[in-house]
Amino acid sequence: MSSIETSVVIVGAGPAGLLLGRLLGLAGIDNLVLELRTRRYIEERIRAGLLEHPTVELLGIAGVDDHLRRDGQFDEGFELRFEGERVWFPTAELTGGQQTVLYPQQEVVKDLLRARDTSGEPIVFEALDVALHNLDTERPQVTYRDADGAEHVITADYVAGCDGFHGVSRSAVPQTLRTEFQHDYPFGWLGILAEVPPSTRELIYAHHDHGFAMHSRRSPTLSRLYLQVEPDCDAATVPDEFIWDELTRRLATQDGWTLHRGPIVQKSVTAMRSFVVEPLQYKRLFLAGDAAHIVPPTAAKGLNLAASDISVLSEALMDHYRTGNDELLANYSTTALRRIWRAQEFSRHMTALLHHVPGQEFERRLQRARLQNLVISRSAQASFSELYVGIPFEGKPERFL
Ligand code: FAS
Ligand code: PHB
Repeated sequence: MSSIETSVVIVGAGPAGLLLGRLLGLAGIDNLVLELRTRRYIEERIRAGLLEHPTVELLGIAGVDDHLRRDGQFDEGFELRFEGERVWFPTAELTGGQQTVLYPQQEVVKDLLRARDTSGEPIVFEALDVALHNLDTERPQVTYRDADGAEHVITADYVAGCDGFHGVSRSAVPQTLRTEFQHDYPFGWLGILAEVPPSTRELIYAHHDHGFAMHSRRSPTLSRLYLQVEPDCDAATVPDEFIWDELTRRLATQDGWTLHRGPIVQKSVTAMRSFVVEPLQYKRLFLAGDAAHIVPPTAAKGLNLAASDISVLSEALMDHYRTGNDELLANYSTTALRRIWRAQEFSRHMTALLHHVPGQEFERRLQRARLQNLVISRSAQASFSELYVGIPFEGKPERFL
């Protein structure tokens, strides 16, 4: 078994793990990333698309925003549709100019991987049977088996559990010490990627009796759209024609707007759940991103919450290594959870506002009333917009860079 020493071992090479590794590397803190999958798999995995304003700022601090600023689509707001109405939400104007950016998550991952290539910091792909040990000592260890079957042990000061909802890190926190909060929704999202120019300049969110629909974008020739479906829907059994017909119905307006159709090149169903584990740390282990929480994708907070956690964790680790002050590390969980729960609440609110559950007629009328409030009240729009573009991150790693 080969033995490796480092300061921070990061489990998982998604946005959370790669962004943490990048920021620590910029601060001169050595770290090693362990990833279960191949590089190609994680570079091609289609997921999130919308970046909050603070996430864009943090990617700039990490020095990985060149492609984002070149190819990202900076939005001034979004359109809300219900009962045939089209209502423009000027989120940038209502938040002092804070734009959101459509830039695919897999491009963020590629940008971070390229930066790691350049820095030469170690990353192991196809790391199998990752296991965490001795977390309650000053030198915790992580073992894994490489693609050739050889065993390895990494000894570090700290372990960052960034291995997503199905990773191994969360369960390394003793069950008696962790509390899990979960809410499951009675619907899912069927997401499609279509080779057709977007039919809209800005994002469209639609509330309809048949269910929620959304029109997003990926490039001038690629559209990303979502449909509310049954939670157990199998995407492979849903005909493309039905998808386009339903999207056309749910996005329809009274002014003749038309939805352009094209070949669907990718479709998948995402289950909808809200999940948080408390606390986010155990001795020398710190959880971040989907390893710690899951939000319904409605408000596009998943990837952005991962970045928010990393802003706090990276600053705390930098403070430890630069000044010896461990107060931020000791308070990581409390600090990160403040923003996590605010994002959880907004994601739940936006999901409940826009998704229709058949038979819940009283709730449907409340939804319509809430939508009307949002249309009528400028202050309600401003409050909604603050949460939509992203409340400020709590961490300030830039003070060490
Ligand atoms: P990730 O899951 O991205 O990364 C974890 C990494 O750890 C993965 O690369 C995994 O292979 C690796 N790993 C797992 N187990 C391991 C182990 N034992 N050892 C080593 N490595 C291990 N969010 C939005 O904001 N908007 C969206 O539209 C949206 N759509 C989504 C669609 C789908 C299908 C899914 C699953 C998620 C979606 N999300 C969306 C949420 C998503 O973007 C996450 O919030 C984001 O990827 C979180 O990043 P990480 O915390 O890095 O976790
Ligand atoms: C996306 O483009 O994937 C996206 C955008 C906004 C959302 C959710 C998903 O609220």
